[in-house]
Amino acid sequence: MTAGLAERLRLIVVTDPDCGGRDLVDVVRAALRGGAPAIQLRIKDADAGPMADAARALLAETRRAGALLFINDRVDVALAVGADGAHVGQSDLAAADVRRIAPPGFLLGVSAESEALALAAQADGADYVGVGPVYATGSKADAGPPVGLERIASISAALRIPVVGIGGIAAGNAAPVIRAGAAGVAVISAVMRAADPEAATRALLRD
Ligand code: TZP
Ligand code: MG
Repeated sequence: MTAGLAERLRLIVVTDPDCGGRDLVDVVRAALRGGAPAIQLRIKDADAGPMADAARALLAETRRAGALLFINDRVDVALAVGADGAHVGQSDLAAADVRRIAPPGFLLGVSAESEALALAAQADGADYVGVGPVYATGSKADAGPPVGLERIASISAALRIPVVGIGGIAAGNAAPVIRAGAAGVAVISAVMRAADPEAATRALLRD
């Protein structure tokens, strides 16, 4: 496991345009005040231009806070704005292709819901894998059935890179994901739609 990275993946706050009618940058700022070590910009179906604008706005905040910024799906946007890394799914640019175009040190997360996909991602150069949905989630329409803590445990045991659990995680049910072997958890609604995103972030980090 890469020294240092696992700790910085203890909590990834993933953005959603539905953040309670608030400004996304304000919500991310609150999460960073709460201690979030990593943010992932996720705006499905956005054009690259507005996504790059949003990424630059978030990058100013994550840099100030000393946190990592990942861009979901769009490796081109991540590279263009100088984000720390990207997070890709199984139908996005393949990990091996990302490695062909990304500079050394560019961090790459890959969604992998099975052990075989996770091992392939690791072999192709992923720095971490996202595994989920751990629990039932209302935040991803095409999420499959919950994979459960057993899948987190088996994939974590099989890999040398960090595993991050995602899906239905909030303060109160994050600790079992870590105990199962994950380095961290990624959340959308638990922070994005929390009445107090700063407190929600703190609570997740205490869990
Ligand atoms: N991938 C698997 S589950 C999920 C994603 C993007 C949604 C997570 O959202 P929430 O609100 O934390 O369950
Ligand atoms: Mg994707």
